[in-house]
Amino acid sequence: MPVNILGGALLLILSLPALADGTLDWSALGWSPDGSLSQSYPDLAAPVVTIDATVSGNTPAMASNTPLVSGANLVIAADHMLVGQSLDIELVFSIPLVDLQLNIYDIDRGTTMTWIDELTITATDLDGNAAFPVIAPGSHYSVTGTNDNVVTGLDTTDFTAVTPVSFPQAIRSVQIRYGNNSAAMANPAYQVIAIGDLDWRNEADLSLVKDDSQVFYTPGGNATYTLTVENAGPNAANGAVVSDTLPAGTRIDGNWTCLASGGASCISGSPPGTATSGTGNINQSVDIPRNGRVVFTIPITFSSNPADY
Ligand SMILES: [Ca+2]
Ligand SMILES: [Ca+2]
Repeated sequence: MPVNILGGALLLILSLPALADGTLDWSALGWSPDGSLSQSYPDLAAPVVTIDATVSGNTPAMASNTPLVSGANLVIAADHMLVGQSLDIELVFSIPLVDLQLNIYDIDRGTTMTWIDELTITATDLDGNAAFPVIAPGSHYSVTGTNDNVVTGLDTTDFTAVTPVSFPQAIRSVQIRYGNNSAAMANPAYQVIAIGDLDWRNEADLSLVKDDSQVFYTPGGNATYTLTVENAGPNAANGAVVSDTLPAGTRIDGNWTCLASGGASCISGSPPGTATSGTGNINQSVDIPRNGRVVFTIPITFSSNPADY
């Protein structure tokens, strides 16, 4: 007599070690020495991320020994000769960052348009394509541009103006181009902004697909299931545990096997491509990077006693 066993699905459980969220804390990490054009911040979170920061563009115009950390923020000042000149502050991440958020302070303008702070903020996504921030509206500045990524100071010398910036998608880098709005006077005066701490989440998107095309099974019979676990990223899932909870009336019959591809490993901590096999219930710790997968093949036997179901 065929028996429907929980819709034909093996119940398997995935668990992932908690991924710590990350922060780049300027006051804790500093920028050394003051005025240098690049900085690297390794080992910032688990999984480990390195952030490389560089400043390029019209760097001879940088003023007051900036970039430097003052208070909680990274401060950048400039005194450009021409309205069209600008600085590029670039932050590159060794792994994609999810839900990156930061505040930018002091986006303002001079009283007689002697300077007009203007920032164009762009990012690159997982595939290297342009991505754009969400810039919260505020009374101290305007947000314009085709991609709503240009921030222009409206108030005069408002040192406390806060501009919250966030990135809804996973990104690999951020570029902040800092110069003047074209309405600024020729030979703009000294101007300054401050960049607050960076905060982000670490996230892996694991999916589990069971081969459950069979719905009915014959007591006393056998079947083979496959179980595919994939990681859509953006971060690696290292030490994810795959464990089984078989429905009543079934048991694993013989060796199950695990095959890994796309840089994954069936044994956490082992080289990519490491396969394994075992007997009995599965309780396997695996490593799956973004776009990697592991596939378990599981032979099972159904009890010949219908009362077991
Ligand atoms: Ca100037
Ligand atoms: Ca300013």
